[in-house]
Amino acid sequence: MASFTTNNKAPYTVLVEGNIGSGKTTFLNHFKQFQDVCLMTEPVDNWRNLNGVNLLDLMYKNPDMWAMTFQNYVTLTMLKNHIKQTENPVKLMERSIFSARYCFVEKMLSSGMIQPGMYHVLQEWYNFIYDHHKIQCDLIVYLRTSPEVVYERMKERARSEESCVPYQYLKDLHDLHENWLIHGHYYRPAQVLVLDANLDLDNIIGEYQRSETSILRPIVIENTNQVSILASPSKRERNMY
Ligand code: TTP
Repeated sequence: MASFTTNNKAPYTVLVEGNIGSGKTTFLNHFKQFQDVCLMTEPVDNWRNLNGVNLLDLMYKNPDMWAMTFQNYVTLTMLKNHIKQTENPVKLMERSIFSARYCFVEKMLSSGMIQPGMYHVLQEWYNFIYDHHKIQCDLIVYLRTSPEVVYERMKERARSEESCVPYQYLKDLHDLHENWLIHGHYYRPAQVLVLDANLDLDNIIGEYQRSETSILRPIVIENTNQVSILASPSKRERNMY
């Protein structure tokens, strides 16, 4: 297992973004081998079981009634992860309040799952959070996929709550991720490293490894008495936006 320490107390925070089924959890699992990386997986288990209530399921089955409550709870759980302290030099976090806001809430408004009044309340929350909390973000990793690929994956993994999600929903979410992370139509809190996440599990490790230099960049490697800093990634490696 690789071992790293750092002189810098503030964690270098990397947000992992991408469509439903793009492999965010798998990506985080790849970094388990680096013991000084704090991994913050998405609180989806909480969304599926809040004191016995499955909010994710309610949101998909009855969005008129539950989409607003669900997004409220997503925001709260995301904020908790954003502000969670760690002694580790690198914090790798699955999703963020940014994708909740710029992708999911936008999609819910445009498809009528939430009404303008609900949308504005959520916007007030996001603005309040931005104003009163330091949302650390030093890099965004975008696991870029095609909507066709993630649609097949979603059907294959068969999460029961998502059985009613049509292809068009993923296509629209894809376009929103592209508008935000590639075209910059919404606020990007850091540079975006784009990885090809269409690759299947057997071939994606190389793509994940391509991001290691960028993600572990601030970490000082202690190798016996010699201390060296990981080199900056080359332009080819970076594929930055
Ligand atoms: P994702 O956050 O995309 O997580 P995932 O488990 O699909 O990720 P991956 O396969 O890449 O590891 O979505 C989890 C579920 O929550 C999905 O059904 C979409 C839903 N969701 C919302 O409805 N609103 C939100 O703001 C977020 C973040 C997720």
